[in-house]
Amino acid sequence: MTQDTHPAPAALRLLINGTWQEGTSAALISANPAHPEQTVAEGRQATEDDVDRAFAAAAAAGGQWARTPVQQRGAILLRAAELLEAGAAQFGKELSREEGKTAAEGVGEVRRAAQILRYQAAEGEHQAGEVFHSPRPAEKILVTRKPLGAVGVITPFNFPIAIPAWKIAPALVHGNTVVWKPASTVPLLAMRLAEALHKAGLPDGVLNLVYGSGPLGSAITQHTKLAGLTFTGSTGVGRQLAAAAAGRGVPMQAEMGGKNAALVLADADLETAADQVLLGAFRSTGQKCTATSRLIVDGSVADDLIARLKARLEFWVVGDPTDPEVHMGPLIHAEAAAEVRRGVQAAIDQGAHLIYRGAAPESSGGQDAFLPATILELPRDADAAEANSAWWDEFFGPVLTMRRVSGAQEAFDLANQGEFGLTSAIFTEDVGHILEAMEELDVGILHVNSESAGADPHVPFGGAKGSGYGPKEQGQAAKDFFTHTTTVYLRSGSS
Ligand code: UN1
Repeated sequence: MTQDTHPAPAALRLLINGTWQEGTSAALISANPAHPEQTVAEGRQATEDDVDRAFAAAAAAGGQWARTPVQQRGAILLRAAELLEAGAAQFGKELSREEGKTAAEGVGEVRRAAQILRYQAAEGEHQAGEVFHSPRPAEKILVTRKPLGAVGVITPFNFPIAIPAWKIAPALVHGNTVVWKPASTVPLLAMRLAEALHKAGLPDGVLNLVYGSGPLGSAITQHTKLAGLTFTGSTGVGRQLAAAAAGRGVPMQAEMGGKNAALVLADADLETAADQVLLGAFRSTGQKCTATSRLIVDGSVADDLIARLKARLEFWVVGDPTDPEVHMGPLIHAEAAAEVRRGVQAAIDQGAHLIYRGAAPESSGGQDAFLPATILELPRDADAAEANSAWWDEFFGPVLTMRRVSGAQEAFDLANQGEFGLTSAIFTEDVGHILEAMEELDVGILHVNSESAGADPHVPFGGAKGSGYGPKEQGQAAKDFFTHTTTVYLRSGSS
């Protein structure tokens, strides 16, 4: 495998009350998933005391920040976006080395974070509330918006800079302050975003960054100064946090798992479907909550589609993500890959048919973080298919599970099975089927003739059923979580 020269590990620092400082808890080492012996960044985790200081700083900074004109808040986001753009080549490479996605995806994600900051900077200038007529003379009714206060932000490893950007940017522009805990596997990219915002002129205490594992998340969730909590991660953890937040009356927004289907109907353009299913299932090594995980295909075109997918996968290179020839890097670490391997084997033991398994590097005898692209087919018999764990469980890896159906209605019914409802992709040229899909599919996002993943910064993002909880993210919708309204009945005292 080719790879870049290995730079010295970066030194991780917490950001509390505007000061970069070393953590004092357990060591934190971020390793390169393609070469785990290489340390990308190192430092120490935060203590619960650090979380406490972070909340004290966030709460103290809140009043002044909320009173800062929104144009000034936005200007800081714009400067941070410029810094990310200017450093995109370096940060993108660091992202690939820390998280494992390809060089193109790494740079693309840094640019996407910049784009999100720019969008949300402008979003602050949109209307701040509404005015209603009153049934009483000489009265108006206004609805104004205020920030929640000090919000907790807990982010996953798989989009180490874009997801934090799409939570932190609207939090800040709408006048909140932030205590942020990124996934422990990607602290360097978190530090890069915090550095950009800090250098751009964010006042002390407005953004605080702490690293640590689960208990630190609980310290955030249980903090008395916590005014709102936004989380992306697994459905299990999201529901625990939501229960804790609800128990304390703290508003919460959670983006959680997915088991997203691509529905390929009999009339689909199969070239488009094959291209898009490939990207949806295997880009970022399948580690997206929006990844295509189920392939529901009309029996009349199934063999043809599979042949086209296999033909494409023959050229799909798995390896070091910093190598520009590579299409798919490793999973986040070897344990994650081992879990996916076990899941695939369990599905085969339960009767799934392995219809494709590609090649992956064999650097450590199958014990490493690399996995090949894999396609499983479930039996045509519904009971047998639905007794198989591969139909229900989110692999969070490069595994596609296929079922054959006859007709659009069966495809819709199967796509709706299960606890998740994040996104679906439907491939058809028939407007009638597209309209039916809009009605029938219980998802937060529907793609027509494009892959199931992807999220533009200016439109709502989030899922139905067990995939989402609370208001949607991104676009104008983000304001619904990061502000609360006050209804003002307004009359003159002398009227
Ligand atoms: C995308 O599809 O580009 O964790 C974004 C995730 C999602 C983000 C997906 N919250 O994978």
